[in-house]
Amino acid sequence: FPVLGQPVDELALAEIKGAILAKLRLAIGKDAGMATRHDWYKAAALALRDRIVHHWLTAEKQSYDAGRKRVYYLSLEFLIGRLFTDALNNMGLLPLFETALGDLGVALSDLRKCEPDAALGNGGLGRLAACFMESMATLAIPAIGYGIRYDFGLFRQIIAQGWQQEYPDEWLGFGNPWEFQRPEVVYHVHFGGNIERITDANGRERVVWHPAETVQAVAYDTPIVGWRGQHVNALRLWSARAPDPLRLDVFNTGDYLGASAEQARAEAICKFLYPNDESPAGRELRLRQEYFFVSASLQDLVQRHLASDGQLRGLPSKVAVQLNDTHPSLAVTELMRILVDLHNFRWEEAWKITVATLSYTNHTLLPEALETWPVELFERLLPRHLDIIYRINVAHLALADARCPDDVDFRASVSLIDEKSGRRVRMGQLAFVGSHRVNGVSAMHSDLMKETVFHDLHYLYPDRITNKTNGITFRRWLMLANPRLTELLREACGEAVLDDPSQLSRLESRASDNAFQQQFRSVKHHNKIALARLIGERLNVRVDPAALFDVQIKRIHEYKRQLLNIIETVALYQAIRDEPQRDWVPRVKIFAGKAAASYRYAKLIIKLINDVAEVVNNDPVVAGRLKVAFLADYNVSLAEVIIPAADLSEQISTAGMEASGTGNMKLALNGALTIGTLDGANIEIRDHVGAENIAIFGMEAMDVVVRRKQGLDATDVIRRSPRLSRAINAIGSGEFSPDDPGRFESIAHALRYLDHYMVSADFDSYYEAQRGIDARWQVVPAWTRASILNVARMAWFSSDRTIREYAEDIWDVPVRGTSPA
Ligand code: DL6
Repeated sequence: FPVLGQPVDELALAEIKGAILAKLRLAIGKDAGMATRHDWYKAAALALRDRIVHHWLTAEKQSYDAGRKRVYYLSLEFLIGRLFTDALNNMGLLPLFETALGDLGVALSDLRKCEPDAALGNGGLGRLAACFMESMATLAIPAIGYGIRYDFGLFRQIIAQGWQQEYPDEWLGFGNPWEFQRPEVVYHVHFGGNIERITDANGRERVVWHPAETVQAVAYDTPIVGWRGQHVNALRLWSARAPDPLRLDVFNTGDYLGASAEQARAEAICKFLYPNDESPAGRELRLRQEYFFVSASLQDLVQRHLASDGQLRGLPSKVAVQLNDTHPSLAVTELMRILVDLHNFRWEEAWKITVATLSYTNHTLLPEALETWPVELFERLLPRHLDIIYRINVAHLALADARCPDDVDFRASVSLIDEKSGRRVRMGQLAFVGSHRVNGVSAMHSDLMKETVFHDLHYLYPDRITNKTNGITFRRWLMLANPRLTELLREACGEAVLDDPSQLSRLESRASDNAFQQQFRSVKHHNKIALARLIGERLNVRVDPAALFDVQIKRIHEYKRQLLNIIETVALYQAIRDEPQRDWVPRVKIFAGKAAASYRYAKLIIKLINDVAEVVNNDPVVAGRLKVAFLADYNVSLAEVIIPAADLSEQISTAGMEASGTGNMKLALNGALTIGTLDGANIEIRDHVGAENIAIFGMEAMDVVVRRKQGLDATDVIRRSPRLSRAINAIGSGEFSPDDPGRFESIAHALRYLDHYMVSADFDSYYEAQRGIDARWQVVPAWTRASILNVARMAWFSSDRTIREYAEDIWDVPVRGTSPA
């Protein structure tokens, strides 16, 4: 399997060059003399796509011929990033294309930058879906990912005078060479209207839905290549359009806008990715998005199944549908509607099929993120589905009554309808009841699901909740993001490490080896030089690659506690200024992340980070000891530069609030030590890398619950901590915002009296842990050893392992069985 730097086959090289030139001429309509870099990128991508398609069609045919069970992964988000080098690497064509393009006078590294990030997701949930797609292809599981082809992905973030500004992400502006439009694959999705109950000739009551509106869903397929290119799956994204693109009768009256109104209303469905932490999420458009993609996807998979099997009775033996969070929960009602209304199944049989086919992944315990919809809206938009929900609820509540007779609280808590805060449909409950398996995404999160949000449902269905700790694809997050480390690992662990991450454990014996440590440090240093250059170019801030690179990259959210990090930065800044002559460990605090456009407090935190950066970076007293860098527009590609260069990984969420995290895994795999709370997958990372190779601090989830019950006032804590008190005073009094001294008063107030996220309460423990990190950093061999051991012990966090577990415990599909992680 060829890798970069190895000689390439001359014949194959000539063929690739010819293919790229042919694409340039015949598909782009240009010759080499007039082609722009973007044209070259497109030509190369199309030449590569041709090679993928052969594998794709073969894989598809083989799996249908063999009658294999298929997985359908329903997700409103797929944060895939760039595909070019990902696909090249998995196809084993990276060196060949690099040489071919070089011979043609263009650098592959330049072309790579022409590809926009496909940012069809908000953060961890969407990126997980992308990793899962790659792992399913790697493990040769026949699968389709279903989602929406948003015209605009997650907003582009610009930092202006320290404030976040949002701009549309026009990722399709130059076309998309990866996708195949399927104009023949069109489904009708209905909304509104009313339902009618009739009795058919056999005396059975039937419900007929008379919808008021129809939207068409058109398929676009993107091939997803597995490692070593043997298996390729499709990501099928739906685009919306009106059945009648232009009302000619209206146009002819002179009402040109009105003539396109239906089209505009339909297209709004796929216009843009909804921010997950937008609050309140009560937007009708969002519910329309959810039903649109669920309906199109289920119609598609049912039609595929019927084409190969001829009947729907055996659906669960050939089809597994995974619901990624509650966004596709309507699949429960839509599958029931298809089976009962369109295929004449009896209710009870349809229900058995539905539950056996569907399973649901929960990604958060945050109450504001657990979706509910007003019954009134449901009734207006999806009357038949509300009717189905009511009927499911009757049987479900009968079960609840049988289990806990006369317990009205229990009944109310498990009901699909929340009667307390206006009548609302609970999507989490719906997905839970309609699935045979419900999983959390880390051991702790799955346990907390049983104890908190789904406590009563777990009592009613005790075998349903299972854990599937998240994972990441090592192809992207190690091989592509960190080619130098990969090279070193191949030398140290053998070629097999590319297929079998458990080979990473062979590093253990080298962890204290002086020569190996030097090589390992040199790789990290090289990656840090690249990041330092980027920081210099983008922010005009000079950072020393020899300093400790301390990294917090993720969505900006109060529970993720960027605030704790920046207060510690302020405290450290003050301490350095007090004793500038001391032997301080040079640090660069690196932040990146987006705040939801409507989340004002999170946007204020971004401003605070940038205001602190402005003061610290320009203070000659601390120069060389402390720098702060907020890198704008965090996305997958930026993560690929930051992660390999990180020394310290900040995973400091309030305990009990981060479901899992996956950035924590990427950073540890690339040799960063974690400073973190006992939250989400941090706990499993500690168990794997060893408690001595991670810095854990702060309150545990139970402590947080107890403290919150006692109240949120933190004045006592602050009184006992002069360091914290001083840092809060500096922030609150405008030391970092002289142009507007009151700017951060609200933050100071919250830290003192409304410490819901335990920032003040955890501060001292965090500050101490950071000083412990300083001390460890100064003992270079011990730090390097811990860093190597992090890499050596992360194999279990491969998404191949996670997908294998889904395949065995939830989907019941066989897996290509070569790489035991
Ligand atoms: O499971 C993927 C990812 C987890 O790693 C994160 O811990 C979790 O916050 C995220 N969940 C969401 C759901 N919405 N919210 N909030 O994005 O899922």
